[in-house]
Amino acid sequence: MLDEKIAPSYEEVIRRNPGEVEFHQAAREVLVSLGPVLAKHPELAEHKVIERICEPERQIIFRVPWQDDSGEVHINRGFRVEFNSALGPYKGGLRFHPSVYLGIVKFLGFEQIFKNALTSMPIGGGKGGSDFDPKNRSDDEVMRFCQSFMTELYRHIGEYTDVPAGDIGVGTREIGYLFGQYKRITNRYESGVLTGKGLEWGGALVRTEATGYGAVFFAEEMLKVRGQSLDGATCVVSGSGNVAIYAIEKIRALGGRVVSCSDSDGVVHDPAGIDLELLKRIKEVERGRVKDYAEQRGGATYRDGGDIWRIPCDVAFPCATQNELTAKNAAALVEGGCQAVVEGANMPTTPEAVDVLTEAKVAFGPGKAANAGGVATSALEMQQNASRDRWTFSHTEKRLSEIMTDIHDLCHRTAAEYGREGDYVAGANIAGFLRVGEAMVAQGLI
Ligand code: NDP
Ligand code: 2IT
Repeated sequence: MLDEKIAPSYEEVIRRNPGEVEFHQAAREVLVSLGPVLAKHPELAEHKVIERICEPERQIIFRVPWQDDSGEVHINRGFRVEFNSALGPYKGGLRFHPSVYLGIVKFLGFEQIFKNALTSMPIGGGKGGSDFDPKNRSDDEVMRFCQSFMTELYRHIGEYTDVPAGDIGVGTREIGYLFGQYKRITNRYESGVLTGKGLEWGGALVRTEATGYGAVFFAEEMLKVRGQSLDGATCVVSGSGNVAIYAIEKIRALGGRVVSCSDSDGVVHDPAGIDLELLKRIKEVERGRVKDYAEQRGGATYRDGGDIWRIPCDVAFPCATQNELTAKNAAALVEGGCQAVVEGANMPTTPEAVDVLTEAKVAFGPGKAANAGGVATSALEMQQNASRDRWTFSHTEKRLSEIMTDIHDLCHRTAAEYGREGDYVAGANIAGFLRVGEAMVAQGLI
């Protein structure tokens, strides 16, 4: 239930952003936690921090024209929502997926504000992307699209202004084309303008692995509180992209067994444990599908449109996309004996599913805390770029692991302070909001 002082702010979000259902959902999920915060911190209400935080500082929408390999012209729409700069330059990924529209970009940008605050790094919140579908496009087509996209975006971003990175459909290849075009237009080798760069040209070790690894470090901390661990645990990881692959890698390293992963076409079940080398080759080198994995891996089965959450597991990691885990899926997980759900993706679990899990006492790690390792390591990349330094893999991974433990402890401690022991959703929302809110008050009415 929304606090009666907060309900009007939520109604205003709906009124001002008609049809943007994912943004409404993300806003509501944060606002429901904040009633007790305003009671304890009346200055935040007085300065209208909630009303201000729900309104992006700036929203940019632009046309992205490009030509495919046959010479046909296509028009896509580009977005960058610069949500909040109280803690640092806007920071957050770019998503290229046909489902992208303003409501998706705003939900992601809004989440990013609190996530970035939880990392303790000096980064504000933003997000961008396009309804461009990179699937089945040649490298040349992707390059031409990225060049056209950056030809508008370049004027809005910069090391001290706004620092994009990857998200769904945007990896090192796309960041390369975007960086090249930024450099060409501005005549500046400004490494800190984008993160997720290639290792030979300003990228940081561990950034590729960071979101998946970080989610698993977070899961391990959550399990520790319950006297459990990933060692010997059976896990399912939805998706098979950047976050999923490196979650699988770290689960394995900590002694867990991942028996299933997926893509938007179907689900693979591999009771012996996913063969990571094969999965990486198919996904990262050949840009193939999990169906190809099942065809090449003895003992694995594949189902078109299958339901990954019906596969019994101890720990589930939704690592694909928003609202992929519904109340029905949550009930199936509970029935299969699941002990913890940890979000590698952004908002993959519906609010009704969170209720089902909470009711069944399944530990739940919300994305804005559990998947913050990616953006935290982006901030470490910015730090290395600013000092023209390069850290080792082990040093960077150690920093990531410390950051994830700190985020876990902050969420756990904050939940307890507000009488919500074990409620990581409340802990993450409150701790993130307090950091941003206090900075906003200190910086005056802007
Ligand atoms: P990728 O593009 O590398 O992989 C996305 C994966 O999710 C693919 O397996 C894709 O399948 C699947 N997927 C995407 N959309 C859908 C859909 N509508 N239905 C079913 N499956 C879908 O993206 P990432 O791994 O980078 O991102 C995954 C999630 O993690 C997103 O929610 C993202 O916002 C979040 N995230 C990413 C971070 C990062 O650093 N990359 C940081 C923090 C969060 P298919 O190939 O069939 O489309
Ligand atoms: O959702 C996210 O945190 C990301 N896609 C990563 C953002 C970043 O700037 O590294």
